[in-house]
Amino acid sequence: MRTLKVAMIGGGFMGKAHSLAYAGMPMFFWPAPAIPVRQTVVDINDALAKEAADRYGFANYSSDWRRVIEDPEIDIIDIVTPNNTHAEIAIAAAQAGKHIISEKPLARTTEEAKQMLEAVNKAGVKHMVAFNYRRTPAVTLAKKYIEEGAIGNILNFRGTYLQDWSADPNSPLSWRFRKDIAGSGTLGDIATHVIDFARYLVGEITEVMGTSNTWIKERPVQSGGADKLGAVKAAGDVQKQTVDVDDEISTLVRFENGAVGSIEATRNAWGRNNFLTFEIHGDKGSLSFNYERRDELQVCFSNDPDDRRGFRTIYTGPAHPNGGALWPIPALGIGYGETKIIEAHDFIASIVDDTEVSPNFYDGYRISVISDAILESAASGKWVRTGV
Ligand code: NAI
Ligand code: SOE
Repeated sequence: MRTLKVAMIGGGFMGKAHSLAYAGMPMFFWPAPAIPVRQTVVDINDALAKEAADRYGFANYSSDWRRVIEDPEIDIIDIVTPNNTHAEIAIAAAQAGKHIISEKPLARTTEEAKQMLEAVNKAGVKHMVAFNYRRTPAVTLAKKYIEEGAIGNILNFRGTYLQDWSADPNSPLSWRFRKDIAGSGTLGDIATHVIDFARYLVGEITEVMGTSNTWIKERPVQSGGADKLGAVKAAGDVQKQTVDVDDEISTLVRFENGAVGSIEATRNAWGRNNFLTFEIHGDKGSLSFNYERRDELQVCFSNDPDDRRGFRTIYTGPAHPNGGALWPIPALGIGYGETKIIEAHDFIASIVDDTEVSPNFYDGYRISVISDAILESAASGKWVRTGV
């Protein structure tokens, strides 16, 4: 069976998720399109890189991503580092002829995203941006129902991404709160997942009318590089620095096909953990999804008899998208790992079959344009068009 050698840059939270996906993918998708080989992992120093290699099953490790990109043995560069590094690594990887999967958001700015898109197009390599939540089977099922016309013409999309890991002011100022590293706050970090849902399920967003807030103006400086995501709180008299990114955004949206809707995202919503949701209303029915109950898609169809019409729950399983590869009984439990395994499968299949995969760098670029429009609208108080 064909193999593809992966160099993964970054050994933090997403390093763990992507390694699991490479290891698990052939166990779920068999025969696999190709076997991903965990060849080399890179982190900022040898100690961290070696630890990542031992833990995540990579044959080699390095603290120099530039040298690894030049390695002729490597087929795929997997970028799982903070956002400030995505553009430089991806552009160099494209120039070296490697296929690239990058974590989201694609880049800190639209200019960086545009340069990344140009580089992969010029090199003719395969590219993907890791908005994995759309690969939750219930979300893919929603897409299937929409394409089949089961809910008719879409009128409205309501999407949220609510978390609380940084609601505590003592949750530290990690790289996710620094504009120079992250590019933006909640907007790039989590609202982009909802924008991806909106574009995937409804269509292109043409216009936004947004607001943005930073509730906690300064936070304790975090020691160490990898983000602990609020798991370690500062105590006592600690040094604090200003937060220069958004804590919360909300926006109205208009779609190319005439639908309207709203997107809200915050990391300050006590009690909400990974409350990534959508509700879509069409002229023949409605769909509703909450990632915290990710085996379930709520559906309501207008042609159900009057006396039994209402939301009912479909538990995803073998009859649904990727069901044959996953678990043999509905509701055994889809996890975050499975979304990454499906993502790894679809990316590797696109390389083997020479097809385009989505979401790719074009989608990442468009999401960046829409994100900029939200901030511009928040500053001006006016509707802002997104260039389509
Ligand atoms: P993290 O802070 O847990 O880990 C980042 C790792 O990259 C650390 O080990 C750090 O030492 C390393 N690193 C930093 N600069 C490097 C460099 N120049 N060369 C090599 N290694 C370097 O970060 P996390 O949470 O894994 O985030 C990484 C990316 O993944 C971000 O873009 C983030 O937005 C995205 N992400 C996506 C998620 C999703 O659901 N799709 C979930 C979490 C993060
Ligand atoms: C933190 O908000 C975070 O890890 C995001 O970076 C991810 O994209 C999201 O999926 C989970 O939460």
